[in-house]
Amino acid sequence: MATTTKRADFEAVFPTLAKDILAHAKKYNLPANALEWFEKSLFANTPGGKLNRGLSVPDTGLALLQKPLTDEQFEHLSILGWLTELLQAFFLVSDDMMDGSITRRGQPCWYRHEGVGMIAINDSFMLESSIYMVLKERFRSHPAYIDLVELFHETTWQTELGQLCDLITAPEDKVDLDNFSMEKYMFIVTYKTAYYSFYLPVALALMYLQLATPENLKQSHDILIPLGQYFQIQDDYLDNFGDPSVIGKIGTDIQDNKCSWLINQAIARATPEQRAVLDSAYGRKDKVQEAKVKKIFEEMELEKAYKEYEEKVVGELRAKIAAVDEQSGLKKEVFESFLGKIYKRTK
Ligand code: GPP
Ligand code: MG
Ligand code: MG
Ligand code: MG
Repeated sequence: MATTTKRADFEAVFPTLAKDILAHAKKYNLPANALEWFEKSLFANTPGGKLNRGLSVPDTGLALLQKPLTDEQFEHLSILGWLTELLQAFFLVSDDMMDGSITRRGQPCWYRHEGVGMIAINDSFMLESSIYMVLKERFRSHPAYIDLVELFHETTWQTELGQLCDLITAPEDKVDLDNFSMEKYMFIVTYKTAYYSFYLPVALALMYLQLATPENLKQSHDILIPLGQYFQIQDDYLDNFGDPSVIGKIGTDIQDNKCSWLINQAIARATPEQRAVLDSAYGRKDKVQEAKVKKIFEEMELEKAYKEYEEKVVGELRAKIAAVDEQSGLKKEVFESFLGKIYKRTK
């Protein structure tokens, strides 16, 4: 039995969905040039990523049912997958503006496209609104409709809480490394990444298949949140140690004064001399200062520290997955497939 969704099958669902979204916009007599703008934004920002989150929805469905999906189940779970990708598109378009990022998925960030600029704020809102339009059009008569709507709303709220802390812990004009702590860090990554990237796709599949119970949602949560924390720690590691041509984005965390995993590790290890360099060089919009911080990260062998952390956390996650109670309707495979996709990732 095929246990994963073919990327091409999943991708084939997007054009129809996009057509529906655009047809909906047309109903409001949106002028042709605005419709064209929205279409460009929709296609530039939604497909084209790794699709890990989107594919996870039909993949979770397959793992839960342990048999091939019907055509209808595949279509519906893929649509829900694309809605997670639309949510991600909304977050990334706005996050890149907030972080002042340069590239995303190997292309200039959307706000840096010719003629786009601050209009990207509204474009990100329209990507978000499209989620609820599709939910209403496709799932209004599904018994879990309101659960699906509430799940998207709550997940968005959780991500915004994390983003708020991420941003205010990284003021542009006032660098104070004493503001950082691993406790704050864990809050930030749990909320800004883990809920929408890991809990959301699994909860969507459980709800759509009408298999969700408070117990199996809680059990999923307790594995997927640590998995998501690990994923964001990887993102922070790759921000400095990854290859921009592979990850498709240029790291900005040091210059952006981010409370990242690496700087928290560096603070814990720093000699007074290294700490003085970090205090004067971290969070400055300056390549020379950034290079000083990078040099300290190298000296401290944070790459090695990260790899040790990765082995430790993956061991813990494997033990948690092995202890999953399949009587609750869950399947270990749901979580194994997530872990398999991200373990030792380079992009
Ligand atoms: C990833 O942080 C978090 C998000 C993309 C969520 C943004 C949330 C909003 C409410 C807008 P990141 O900045 O480290 O991601 P990247 O490295 O991909 O820019
Ligand atoms: Mg960012
Ligand atoms: Mg960010
Ligand atoms: Mg990052």
